[in-house]
Amino acid sequence: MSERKFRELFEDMTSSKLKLPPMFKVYLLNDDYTTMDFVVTVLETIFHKTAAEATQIMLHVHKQGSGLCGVYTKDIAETKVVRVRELAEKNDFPLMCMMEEE
Ligand code: TYC
Repeated sequence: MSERKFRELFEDMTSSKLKLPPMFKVYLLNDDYTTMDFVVTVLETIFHKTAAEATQIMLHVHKQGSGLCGVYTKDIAETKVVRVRELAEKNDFPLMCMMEEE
């Protein structure tokens, strides 16, 4: 292998290690049926917010239609979306959660 090829290969291999992973924003969406208490509980248990933070985010979603709950790597964001949907379904609420690449 030529030195130039070796340097190119070395550069490719090492640069990917320095790159930060893509990050994903997770949002809650408003609806007319999910109770405010349930949304606060979701924010406390799944997104590890304090009671004050959870209430603030819930009210933002209620008034604006959607709100940011956190930013995570792909796997973690996907897991949070699934956990919200499962918990909502189990409690008969239509609460929706979505993720979007930053
Ligand atoms: N709009 C709901 C109500 O008035 C409360 C709510 C807030 C629902 C945030 C969903 O993501 C949500 N009970």
